[in-house]
Amino acid sequence: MTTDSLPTTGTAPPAPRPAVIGPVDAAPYAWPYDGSVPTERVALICIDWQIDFCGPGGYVDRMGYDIALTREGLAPTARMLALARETGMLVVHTREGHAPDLSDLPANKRWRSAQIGAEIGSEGPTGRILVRGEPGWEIVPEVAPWPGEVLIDKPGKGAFYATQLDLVLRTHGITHLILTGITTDVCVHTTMREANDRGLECVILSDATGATDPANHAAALHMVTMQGGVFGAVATSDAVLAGVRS
Ligand code: C5J
Repeated sequence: MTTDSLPTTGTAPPAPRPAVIGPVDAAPYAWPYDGSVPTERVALICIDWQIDFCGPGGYVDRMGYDIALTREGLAPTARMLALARETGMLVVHTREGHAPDLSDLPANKRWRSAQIGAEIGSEGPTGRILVRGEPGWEIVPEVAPWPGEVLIDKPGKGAFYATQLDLVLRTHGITHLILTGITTDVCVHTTMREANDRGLECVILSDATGATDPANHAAALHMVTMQGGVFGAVATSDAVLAGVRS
C-alpha cells in the first residue's frame, strides 16, 4: 500500500531532482559494485521505525532493552529521507505487526514474546503490542512517511516475506537498496539477506541502524563485510551524502 490516504499538510514539496550515487566510500568495497547508479533506480528502505521498537512503552522497552540504542539512527535516517525525497529515490517504510485477531502470528513467536514479558497482542502503555492499528505500531514522527511513499506491512522479520515488496521494487525498476532501520541484527539483516538473494545491490548504513545490543549491531555490520561483501556493503550516511552527484 502507499500513504496516499494520509492527510497532507502545508505546501507541496518541490519536484525531485534526480542525481547519481556512487562511488560511495564503504566496506569492503566502494558501493555500488557497478560504480554508480541513478537515484531513480535506488530505494531507501526504512525498516520498522515504530514506537514498538524505539518509543517509550513499546515492545522493545517492555522487554527491558534500552531504547536509546534503537533511537540512535533516527537523525541520520531523517537526513537520508531528505536526500531520497530531494533526488527522487523510491522511499519504502516497513512496519512489523500482526492482525488484531492475531491470525498471522505464529504460536512460537507469541510464546517467545510472552517468555520475556512482552507478549505480542497483550495490552501495554502504547496499546496492544505489535498489533496493526495500535499507537505503538505507528512510525515515530522523526522519520514519518510522506503521502505517496510506499508502506509495507510485514508479519515477520524480513520485509519480503508475505508482502508485496518484491513486486513493488520490480514495478519501479529498482536495482539498488540503501538500508536503514531497526534492529540491525534482526529485521534489517533479514531484509538485506532476502534482497541480496534477489540480486539487489545493497548498502546498510552503520549510523542509520541500531540494535538492542551494541555488540550485535557491530557483529551484524561485520558479517556483511565478509567474503568480499557477502550481502553487500556497509557505509555511513555521510559517505552516501558525499557520494551523490547531480
Ligand atoms: C525485532 C525488528 N527485533 N524490527 N524486530 O523483533 O528487528
